[in-house]
Amino acid sequence: MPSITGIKSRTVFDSRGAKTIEIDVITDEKFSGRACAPSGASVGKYEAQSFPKNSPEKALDVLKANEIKFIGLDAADPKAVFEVLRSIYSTETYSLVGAAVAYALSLASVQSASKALDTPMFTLLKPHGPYRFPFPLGNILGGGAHAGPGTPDIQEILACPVGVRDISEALEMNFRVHKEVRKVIQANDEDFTYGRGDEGGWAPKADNDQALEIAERAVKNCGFTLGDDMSLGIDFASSTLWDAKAQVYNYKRQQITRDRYKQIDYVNHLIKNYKLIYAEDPVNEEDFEGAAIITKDNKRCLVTGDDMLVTNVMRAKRASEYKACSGAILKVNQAGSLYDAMNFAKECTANGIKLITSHRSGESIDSHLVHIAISTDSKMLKAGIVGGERVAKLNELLRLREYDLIDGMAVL
Ligand code: 2PG
Ligand code: MG
Repeated sequence: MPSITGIKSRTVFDSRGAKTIEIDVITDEKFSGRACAPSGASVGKYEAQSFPKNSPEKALDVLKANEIKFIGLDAADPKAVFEVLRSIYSTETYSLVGAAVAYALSLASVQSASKALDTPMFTLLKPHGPYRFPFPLGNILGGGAHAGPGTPDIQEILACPVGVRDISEALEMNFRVHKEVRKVIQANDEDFTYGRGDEGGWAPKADNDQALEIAERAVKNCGFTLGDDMSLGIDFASSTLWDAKAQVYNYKRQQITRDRYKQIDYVNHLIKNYKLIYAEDPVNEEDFEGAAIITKDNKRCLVTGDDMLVTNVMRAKRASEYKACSGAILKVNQAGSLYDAMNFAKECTANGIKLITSHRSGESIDSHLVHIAISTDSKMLKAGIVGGERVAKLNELLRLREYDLIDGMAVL
């Protein structure tokens, strides 16, 4: 058993330049695992809080005062780490220490164990195959909370090379489409500055419909057949559009409002018109019934809950009751520790909800995400396309090919 013998922690910065925390866990006195907590810009109402009193320093003070309790634990066992975290910090949402510590400590532990046992992290989280590569789902164009004025209200338009059977080819196809999107934007707007949002998707002056037309054109210009070789997806992040008081979705930049029924119609129209394979948070986080209508009407599209489910087992149960989602975003830091997220994955899988493991808009160059995606049988890995912190994950997919353990692409 690889036993935890030391913990080091510090504040560092994420890809947005925001302060966060990083933790090293040392196993058997020499094997070091490291994880840095990511952060979101469009944060679900029910997510665990990253830091107590919004202070990374405070989180580290609490950790340091309790470090000794982790010494001697089996680093390969996320449940052991979870139990100590919970016994110290008692609340379900880790409000006393923050989800960032729960995230970084639990991931750094498994990484140190993987070094001690000389086996890739995903094999510790799922000891037996089959293992498959998730399809890369990458942000090509966006706006919302990830970009500034003039950009679309919709947060992300995503590319997913659904027709491909090889991970390297899949990544190349996403890079090609991303590059082509810039050319299409430029052809329509010679003043385009090559501006990009937080995750590397282009951030043009365009409304939502123009943005989707640009994405569709780029796919076709690359010679791909939409919905066949290459599909599009959307993260509506519609809780950020929802005005609860007025009971409307407020597309402020386009100066349009839609009530609940118009929103559902609009989403259905976009799914059909653009043959979307993926529609994330198409309605606000409270509207399980609305999501169920969209899910029922669009069997070939993964109607996915992010802010709606917040990687929380109870919310996954609720989604199953309502048949609200066919897909679920898995973000460890929404839940707290890795063990919480693995339980969420089990609940979703047991109920036929397909998993999409996801990055956050504020990221580090860590690549644990890939191992989580493979070990949870995620169908897709939502990790962006360009930018060092995004490519770090994609390159890890390529490295894992060398183990010969992974048997092709996921079955969508
Ligand atoms: C999302 C994520 C990642 P954020 O909404 O799905 O794309 O964004 O990390 O800002 O919540
Ligand atoms: Mg989202």
